[in-house]
Amino acid sequence: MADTTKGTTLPTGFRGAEQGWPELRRIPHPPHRLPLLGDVIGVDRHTPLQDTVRYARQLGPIFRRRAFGREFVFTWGAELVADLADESRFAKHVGLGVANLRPVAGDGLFTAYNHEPNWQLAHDVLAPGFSREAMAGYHANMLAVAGRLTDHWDRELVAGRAVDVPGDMTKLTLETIARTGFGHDFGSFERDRPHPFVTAMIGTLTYAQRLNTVPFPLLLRRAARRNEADIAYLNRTVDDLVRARRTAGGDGDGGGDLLDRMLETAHPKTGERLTAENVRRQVITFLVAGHETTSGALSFALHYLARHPDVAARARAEVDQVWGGTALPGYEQVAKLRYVRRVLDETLRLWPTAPAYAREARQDTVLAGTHPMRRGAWTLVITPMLHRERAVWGADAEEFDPDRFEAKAVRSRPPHTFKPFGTGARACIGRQFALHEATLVLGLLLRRYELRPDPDYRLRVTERLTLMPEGLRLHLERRAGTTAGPAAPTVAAEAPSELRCPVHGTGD
Ligand code: MNH
Repeated sequence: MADTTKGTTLPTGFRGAEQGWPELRRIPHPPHRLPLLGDVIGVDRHTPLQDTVRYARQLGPIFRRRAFGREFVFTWGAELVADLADESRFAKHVGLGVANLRPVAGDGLFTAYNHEPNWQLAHDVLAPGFSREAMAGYHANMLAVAGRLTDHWDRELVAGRAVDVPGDMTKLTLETIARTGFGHDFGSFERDRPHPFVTAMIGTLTYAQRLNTVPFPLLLRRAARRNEADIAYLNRTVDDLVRARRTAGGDGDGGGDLLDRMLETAHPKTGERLTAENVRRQVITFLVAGHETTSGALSFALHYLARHPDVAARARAEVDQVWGGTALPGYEQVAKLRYVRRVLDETLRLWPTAPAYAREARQDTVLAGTHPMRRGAWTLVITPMLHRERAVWGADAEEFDPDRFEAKAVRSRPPHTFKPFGTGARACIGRQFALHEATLVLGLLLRRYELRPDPDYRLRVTERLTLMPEGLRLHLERRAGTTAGPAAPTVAAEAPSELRCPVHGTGD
């Protein structure tokens, strides 16, 4: 797919910025440019985002970098990002990492071009799967999966072992999206090693990222073959899952889980349905987008909670107060954990786990009254920098402080300064899903354990398009006064009948 010689067959994401920015010269770039290679000095191809952040600190709110003959514009200043949020003049650009995922996810929701008819069709068909009613229906399954996590952590605790936070959060979030969305069980907690689906997914994400950082994809021949095999594995897994559902049959009215909606729901206005090939793309999209970023968010949050005992104590006190003795917190009780939610927001401020999104001009326009852009010109918004701009967040912007998300503080900030879920029509469809799941799980973990950091651990961040704290382990202690009795959520693992039906929901 990547013809580096002519540019004619390149996906739009591979086109540089030369064409679209008439006054590109006014945008700063790093000082030491190499002929041919461009701005690659000091660049580690494993950490493109963190390198870009370093450049951003040097070069300011908008800058450009040249790599392998192409020029890219990066943006993070609050005023510029706010202007880019104007949907009448700008739209999502499918470029770089997102474009590189096209062979995996095709015209699935995340990777679809704006003009592809399957975007609107799938969006309209699937959006009700993220309504309040639908979310309330997923709640019992989320609790059940969280019960498997606490069972596993209880065993590690008794054995005196530190827990593998990113590994376990990935098990949790994969099982959650698989079970709530597709009625599927990957059995992650019964495995010592990650499920091959996860290995294949990480392979394709890493490969998509590497395509951005090597001059000629030819250098990646071996990796490309590996990638083909990974994609084939993802397809096979998904095809099996879909076949099983088709055989078993859904509930017939398309009001069940995400897969039922994909297979059975016709568009409310046009009556159109998703094709079999598109369903495959959507299932992969949701299995990947639905767990990788949430896993990172939970992992970073646990890192900060372990490092900030005062914050953890406040969050724990809230859980005790709001949930009291309730063994199984109900759907409504999760949104009431306001402080826990602020911990998550603050975590996603510092480490937005999908750390960039691209915007393109829908017409010739001038960005923030300063930078002319031609129709189709695009820029990458670097959210970790947007979220650390001192003019907005203060001189202590690098510090972890959930109080920044108190309602009054939020109101005092300009709009469009917090964008962990992207912006506009193409913003994250799973935002409420992720926040509900993550708040619920943090609540359950805080209630049950004290988190002890490894004193030698220094935060290192791995990149595979998404961000993840590398090698994060925590020691657990059973919280005083909670040693008796079974893990509350374990009860839910038995799917007690008094819980609402997770698939059909009650709509109340
Ligand atoms: Mn999610 C789009 C971040 C959880 C499914 N998601 C996006 C975008 C960001 C994002 C940023 C926009 C990308 C772009 O503009 O190119 N998502 C997150 C984060 C979390 C997250 C930080 C967790 C934390 N996402 C989830 C979950 C699901 C999901 C959970 C599914 C259950 N996200 C999507 C889909 C899209 C998306 C699907 C594409 C939406 C569209 O373009 O219509």
